[in-house]
Amino acid sequence: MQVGCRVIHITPGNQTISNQVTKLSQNVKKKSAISGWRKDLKEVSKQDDTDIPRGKGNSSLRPTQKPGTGASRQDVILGTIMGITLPLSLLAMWYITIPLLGYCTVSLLGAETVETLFYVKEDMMSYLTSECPLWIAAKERAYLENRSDQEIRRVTNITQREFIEIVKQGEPIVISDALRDWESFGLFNCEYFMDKYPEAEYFDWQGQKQLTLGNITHREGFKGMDCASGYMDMNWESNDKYVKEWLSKMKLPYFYPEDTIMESAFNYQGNKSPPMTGFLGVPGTGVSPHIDETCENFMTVQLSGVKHWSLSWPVREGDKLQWSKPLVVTLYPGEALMWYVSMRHHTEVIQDCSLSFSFTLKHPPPKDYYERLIQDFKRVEKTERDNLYIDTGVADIDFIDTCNLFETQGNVYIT
Ligand SMILES: O=C(O)CCC(=O)C(=O)O
Repeated sequence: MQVGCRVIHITPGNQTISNQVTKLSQNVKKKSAISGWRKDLKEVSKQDDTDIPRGKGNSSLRPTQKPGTGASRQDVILGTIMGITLPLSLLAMWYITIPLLGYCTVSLLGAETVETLFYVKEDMMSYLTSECPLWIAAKERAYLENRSDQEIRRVTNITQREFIEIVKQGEPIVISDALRDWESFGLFNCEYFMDKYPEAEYFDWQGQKQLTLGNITHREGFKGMDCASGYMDMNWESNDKYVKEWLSKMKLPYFYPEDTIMESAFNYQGNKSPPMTGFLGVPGTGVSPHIDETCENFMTVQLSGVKHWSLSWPVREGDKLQWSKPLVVTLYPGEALMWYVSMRHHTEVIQDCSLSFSFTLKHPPPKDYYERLIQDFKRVEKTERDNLYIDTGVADIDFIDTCNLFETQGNVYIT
């Protein structure tokens, strides 16, 4: 026998079931009687369904709101009030409550403390959410975001004379075809170095230790090349033995006057470590803003990977010194970037594993820029300069006092 959707088999020995079926049939009849307004009676087999009280208070049967006819008058009024007051409250919270709370917090703790707390919070968030250890602090990130609209120029095919003039002004510049005749361009990259020179070493920033290139993919706590980033010092014995081979494939760029190369990597005789440093890093890593405490010109050459660079330098406003808004440039393989003494810089790899070398060179001197810088330093209290340098974490805040322009055999150098 089938009642509703349940099938019950009746056997003579099953009296209880038989009774239940009788009761269910009665229920069906009873429900059919009131089914004029309850067409949705479906589960007649549910025994306790008949016991549900169906009094006046049952909301689905309220006379003021027939099913399918929409909201009641009260609902419309309530909805209108909510529709007006909710956006108003949100606006008031955004423009009045939050600024007021901010103002009270700043008055109580002081603007500097609030700013520091904000940066600490940001650093903690980065620490918790980033897979690589934090390498650029929120405070420095904020400084970098406030960048200059000015562009760093890109040039190609420049003459030595043009190059000397650009450097004289202290203009940071990208020479896009700098490596056009370098054997290493197109050959040197991270994989090549790791395969061919597994015993060469780099200082792994994330792990804070020296590692052989052959072991980069076996760093504790990291998978493969994840977060790999560091520098190769040419003074280390492990690298010194390869320097000659590396340099044999990196020649003096075509725009450099050959007779002025003094104690540089490009006239390396093999007796002493050349003034150059290698940098290797995967996307998402880089070097936080800093200045190098030497006086020579800097040239980086990008052999593989793509990197963002920022550069800024001290500017004087009245009796105050501050860092100029950072100029940002993207450096592609085959390009070289020039920058100068006291320029604060940072890098971030944005594509492919980056391999680059930075060189220091004494010629040509950034004469106009350097002399203006020294003049500006003289016009302000020394603490202005100190604070600027302390800000970048330099070890010797007086390093610039040792810098000099000097002339020999008709050429001027900076050292
Ligand atoms: O190439 C880099 O990522 C960093 C270079 C740098 O900071 C330097 O040469 O001083």
